[in-house]
This record gives sequence, C-alpha cells and structure tokens, in this order.
Amino acid sequence: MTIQWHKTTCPYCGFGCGLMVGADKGKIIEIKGMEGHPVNNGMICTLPANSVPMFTAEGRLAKPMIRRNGKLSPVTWEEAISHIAAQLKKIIETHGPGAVAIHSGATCMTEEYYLMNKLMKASIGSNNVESSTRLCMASSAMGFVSTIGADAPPACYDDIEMADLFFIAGNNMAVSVPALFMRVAQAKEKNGAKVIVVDPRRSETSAIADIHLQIRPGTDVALNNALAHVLLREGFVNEEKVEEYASGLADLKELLKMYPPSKASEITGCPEQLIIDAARTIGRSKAMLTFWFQGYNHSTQAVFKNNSLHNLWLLTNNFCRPGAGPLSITGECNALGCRWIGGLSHLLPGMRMVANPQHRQEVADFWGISIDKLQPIPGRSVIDMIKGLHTGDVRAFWSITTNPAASLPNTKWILEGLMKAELLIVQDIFHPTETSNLATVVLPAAQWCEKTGTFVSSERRIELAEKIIDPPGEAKPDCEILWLIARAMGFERQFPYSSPEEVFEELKKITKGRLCDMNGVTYERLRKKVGPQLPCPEANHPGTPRLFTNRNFPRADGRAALLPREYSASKETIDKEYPFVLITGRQQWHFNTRTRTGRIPKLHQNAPDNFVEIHPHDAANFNINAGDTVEVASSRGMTKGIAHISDRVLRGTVYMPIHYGNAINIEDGRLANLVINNVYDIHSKQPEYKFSAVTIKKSYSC
Ligand SMILES: Nc1nc2c(c(=O)[nH]1)N[C@H]1C(S)=C(S)[C@@H](COP(=O)(O)OP(=O)(O)OC[C@H]3O[C@@H](n4cnc5c(=O)[nH]c(N)nc54)[C@H](O)[C@@H]3O)O[C@H]1N2
Ligand SMILES: Nc1nc2c(c(=O)[nH]1)N[C@H]1C(S)=C(S)[C@@H](COP(=O)(O)OP(=O)(O)OC[C@H]3O[C@@H](n4cnc5c(=O)[nH]c(N)nc54)[C@H](O)[C@@H]3O)O[C@H]1N2
Ligand code: SF4
Ligand SMILES: [Mo]
Repeated sequence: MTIQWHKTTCPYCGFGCGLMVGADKGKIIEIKGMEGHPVNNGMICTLPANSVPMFTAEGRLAKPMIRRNGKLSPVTWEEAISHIAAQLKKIIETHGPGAVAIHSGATCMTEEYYLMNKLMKASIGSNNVESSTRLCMASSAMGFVSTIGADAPPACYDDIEMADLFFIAGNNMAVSVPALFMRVAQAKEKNGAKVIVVDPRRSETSAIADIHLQIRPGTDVALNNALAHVLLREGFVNEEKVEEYASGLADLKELLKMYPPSKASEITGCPEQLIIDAARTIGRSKAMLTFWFQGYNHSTQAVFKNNSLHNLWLLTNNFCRPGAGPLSITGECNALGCRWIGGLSHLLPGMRMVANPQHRQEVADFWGISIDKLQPIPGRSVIDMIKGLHTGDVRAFWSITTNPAASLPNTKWILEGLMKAELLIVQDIFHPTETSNLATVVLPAAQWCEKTGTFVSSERRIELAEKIIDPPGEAKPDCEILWLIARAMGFERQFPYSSPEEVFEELKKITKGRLCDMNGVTYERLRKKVGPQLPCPEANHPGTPRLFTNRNFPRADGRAALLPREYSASKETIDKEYPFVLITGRQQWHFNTRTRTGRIPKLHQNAPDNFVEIHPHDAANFNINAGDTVEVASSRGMTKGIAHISDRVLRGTVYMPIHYGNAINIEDGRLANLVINNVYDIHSKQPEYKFSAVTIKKSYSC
C-alpha cells in the first residue's frame, strides 16, 4: 500500500485543526493531525481520528429519490432536478417567493452558502435562507454587532499562550473543542494562568478551574453584572481610559448599583465571597481571554449574556492586545464563513444586512440586479419557517447539510410542520435520517474529502478542504446540486459555474474592503501553505491575527458600547408539575444529531444510549437508581435515558446529551428535543435549548 497524504481541515467543530488525510486506491485509510499547523500542531481529537469508517458506512446515499405513493423510490438526477425546479416554480407562482425556504447546516462550504444566497436572495427574491448558525452562533454574532459594531471576533489562538487568565463561561471545551482545551490546559500548566469556569454543571472543563462558579441555569447576566459591580467598587477600572474607547459607562454604573454580589448570590446560588474572589482575579489579571458558548447562546437572555460579558473585558481593558480579548469559538467548522457570506435570513454576503439600503445597493450592483429584487425585510428565522409550514405560508422547505427534525426544539411540533410541506427536499449524505424519512425528494450529496471548498475557522482563518476520493454512486457535491437546480429554474446566466473555484473567485470580490476581505486568497495559495486569517485583502498580505488593535470600532463614534443589561429569568417556570430544569449538551463521542458518528462503530459503542444526569438527592426523592431507565417529560412530550446519579449537576437540575434521535421512529424517544421549549431570544431568534421545565420518573418499560 502506498498512502498518499493530503492537507485538509477538520469538518467537525469550528476550531479549524489542520489535518492530513491518507488515501490509497480511492479509499481513505487514515486521518491524523497536521504537524506544525499553527492551530493544533499535530493534535487530533476523537471525532476526526475515528472517522475513516464514515466513508463506507451503511446508509450512504448514492441515488436521488422522489416520494411516490408514499414511498421514496430511486430516480435519475434529471428527473429529480426537473421535478424540484417545476415544483419550486409552481409554489412561487401560486404563493409568492416567501413560500420557499432553505435551511442549511453550519458545516457547508463557503461556496455553497454563496450559491444558496444568490439563488434565494438575488434570483428567487426571498430572504428565507437560514442555517444551523441560527441555533448556534446567532447570539454571539448579535452580541458583537451590538457591542463593537460588527460581527467580527477580534482575538486569535496565539493569545492563548499569552493570557494569564481564562474566563470560560457556558463552554465545555474539554468535550466540544478538545484541541483548544489542550492548549488552555497547557498554558495553565506552563505559565501558571488561572482559570474561572462558569457552568451550572461540574463539567469536564471545570476540572481545571481555579474558581468554578456553579450558577443556577440562566443566571449569567446577574453574575456578570455583579462581577462588574465589584470591579468598579474596588477600583479595578480606569474609568478615564475606558471612556476613551467605550461609551455608556455612566448608564452602566447606574444599573450595576442594583447588582451587589449579595444580590447575585441570591439569584445565581453562588456564594457571595466566591463572586468577589472571581472579580478580584479578573481585576488583577494582566491579560484575560474570555470564552463563551452555548451556555450563553441557548437562552432567551442570550444576547444580553453576551453583552454583559463584553462589559467585563471592556471595563478591564482586556481586548485587542496580545493575550487579551473575547475569543468566540464557533460550533461547526464553517459557522463564520456562513455568517460572513450571508447564511442567515437578515444578512447579505460580505457582512452586510438585508435591512441596510446601502448594503442592498452594493450587493444588487455586484449581482447586476435591480435593488428592488432584494427584499428589504429579513426573511424568516428557522423557527419562523416551521411556524410558516404550520400556517401554510411556507410550502417548500429545502434542508441542506442539516437534520432539523432532530436538532430543532419541540420535536412533535417540528415534525408536524415539516410534514405539512408540499415540497420537502432533503440534501444529505445519509438516509435514513430523522429528516430524510419525511422528505418528498432526497438528494445524495458528496461529503468532506469527496468535494472541494473553503471553511473559515473561529480565529478567521480560511482553509481549503479538497476532494480526495470520489463520492459513492451518483452522489454530487452540494455546489453542483445547487447550480443545477438554479439553472433548471431558468437562472442559467447567473449560475454558469463548472467548479467551486470559480464560485470562490466570484464570491471573494463581494468581500472587498470588508472585515472579511478574502481578495488575497486563492485556492493555489491555500494548497501551498496554511491559510491566512481574514481580512486578507491582497495576494502578498500575510493575514490579520487581531482586529481593532487601534481601538477604533465600526460604530458611529468609533467607540465600543458598554450596554446596561438587566437580568431576567428564563422563559419557563419551574413548578410542582415540572419541578426540574433540563439542560442539554454534548458528549465527546458524538457530533450533533449523530448521523455520522452514530454510524462509526467505535464511537457508537462508546456512547450507545442517552443518559439523564440526576443529583443523588433528587434521585432518592424520586426513587431512581443508577442504571434505571428514566422518563423525562415536559408539557411538550416525553423522552428517556439511563439514570446517571451524580452531583455534577445541582439539585433541581437534570442534564441530557443532545445526540440521540431515532431515524426509524423519532417519537419513540431518546431525543432531548422531544421535551425542549421552542421559544427564542427576541434579539437573535436563537432557541432556549438550555432551560426547559421537566419532571422525571422511573420507567417500567424500556
Ligand atoms: N464532541 C462534540 N464536539 C462538538 C459538538 C458535538 O456535538 N460533539 N458540537 C459542536 C457544536 S455545533 C457546538 S455549538 C459546540 C458547543 O459546545 P459547548 O457550548 O461547549 O457545548 P454544550 O455541551 O452544548 O454546552 C456547554 C455548557 O453550557 C453549560 N450551560 C447550560 N446552561 C448554562 C447557563 O445558563 N449558563 C452557563 N454559563 N452555562 C450553561 C452546560 O452545562 C455545558 O457544560 O460544540 C461543537 N463541538
Ligand atoms: N436540545 C438541543 N438541541 C440542539 C443543541 C443543543 O445544545 N441542545 N445544539 C444546537 C446546535 S449548536 C446546532 S449547531 C444544531 C446542529 O444541528 P444540525 O445542523 O441539524 O446537526 P448535524 O447533525 O450536524 O446535521 C448535519 C447533517 O448534514 C449531513 N451532512 C454531513 N456532511 C454533509 C455534506 O457535505 N453535504 C450534505 N448535503 N449533507 C451533509 C449529516 O448527515 C447530517 O444529517 O443543533 C442544535 N440543537
Ligand atoms: S478540536 Fe475541533 S477542529 Fe480540532 S480535531 Fe477536534 S473536532 Fe476537529
Ligand atoms: Mo452548534
């Protein structure tokens, strides 16, 4: 065997590790970390290291299918494409462009997002383009826009080794971003950096914490306000300096009067002295790096949580200098590329907004269309798309690289909505999935290593993932599927492409002069070397490790905004009938809805079933023993898992992993989303996945 090694980038989380993929005779043989890569230097984590069987796993889609007489049957590509084009056109003619919606994942390639946006926003005339970024990073994005004026994460991974304090909130990076966790743990070990973890659960990450603030779920804003209160009270804030680069200090100080640590202690359940100690640790730090994740974003206070955290690094001058700053890690490998190229219903390509007339004009000019073609009102968020399916306002739903039947909250309601679609196109690599089972058309896609395109990581680094092997059967790259459907709908002139590289060469021009400028990037450059951090405006530009180092933010007065944010409780109330808060999260062995990792024997065997973590006191009260099957019920439905009795969780809180759908019979449940509340943060429209009122009981049927 002569293994050929190919440079690529990881298709799982958003850290962007450089990987080497070994192939022989058209088969993937081994996947390893790339030595010398600035992100991971040879490290690789559980998911990609075990992913070789994913390429030959059972259930790979190899042929398009159309549902006829209730059954999905194989058809040719020509049939599938002309069927879709005709149905889309009919629905648009009868019900208008707003009756069509695309929802994609956040692991699509940048080129794919660009084509979806061009098809929907420029050609069909609907802003109904969404992605799992809505479920993942929409609140971080909105947090940045409101505080610093742009969705532009300013810090970089080199800051990790320069920091003396890590503030890690709602982020279980030991499980969700292991290569990052390793760098943080090493920096602690080597440089003596301190670690503060804020998490209602004693997580794998809190194992390295010097201070673990084990707050009640949903109470971060109260905590952050109290930390800011102590910082101001104890003279850790140079107010004159702060006013140079941030507005709003006086209003913030007024609000913070209401948040002494004693009050935050009552709300969060954390001892007052621990809150004071944490604030002093922040105040004494010379370089604090802040991380936050879904413990923040999966909340009806998500954007406020982000803003109140931003207040902390602004008050302490911990940003945009080596070792200090907000380092927002994205969940999936191209979440940032997705946001920057317009993958949400309020965005346009190149970090632009649908509602901004100047942005619409720039994009209309670029696409050579009249500005009137671009709708001035944001399209539906994904939850609102499902509402639209229920009411009949949305008739066609096209799911690309995502599994909404399993990943959206309140499964029963989601399924009812999806089943009302006249046209439900599911473009995936596997069948069955919870969503493909409901499809009226299934399209077989090529996956990572079988297609080519770019990903942008959490530190704004752009990388190329190239085709190494052929996809199975008739599966096609997502880009090609998109341009074939666009052409069949009559948009031949707008979609003349024959390769993703041509798409990239076009899309990079729309980023010119923006903070996501890619004009210095070519596929050739990415093949030869590690990709640069954006913006990278010219061929000889080395890339931009840190943003806003001149402390000039893209806001009217050039200053960032200190925003006074009041704490309010999560939407659902705990009562006698539903006395527990359910929080959901991730495991090392599976990725999101497990369509890929559930088919990899080693990963499946390590974590074959869902579990429910219950505090020993609550377990005793409810007569539940370790290993029992437990029913977890909310007003929306019921799910099950094996009891793990553990004081990792607080009394009154139960925890479940998110991964366990059931493609064959989804309502026969192990899926957390069967019980999760489908409410969202009004500012980001991101669902509250981490706070649902539930009850538990021992199950007598398995
Ligand atoms: N192995 C693996 N890695 C993954 C993924 C995967 O599925 N598997 N998915 C990827 C994706 S898409 C994402 S978005 C990331 C997510 O990565 P993370 O956000 O790190 O993961 P979660 O487990 O969803 O949630 C993180 C923590 O939030 C805590 N939490 C819950 N409620 C609150 C609260 O009110 N406040 C605070 N401060 N914390 C709270 C939970 O206890 C949990 O420990 O992981 C990525 N990486
Ligand atoms: N209760 C609860 N629910 C949650 C969360 C939570 O913490 N709690 N987390 C939320 C978050 S942060 C996220 S990001 C979402 C994720 O939700 P989803 O985006 O629905 O999750 P995935 O399982 O990653 O779905 C990806 C799908 O794309 C397919 N696929 C993989 N590669 C390709 C490809 O190259 N082309 C095509 N066409 N298909 C491909 C896979 O087989 C899979 O079906 O879940 C959200 N749901
Ligand atoms: S840390 Fe994230 S990017 Fe790195 S190898 Fe693991 S899943 Fe891939
Ligand atoms: Mo995510």
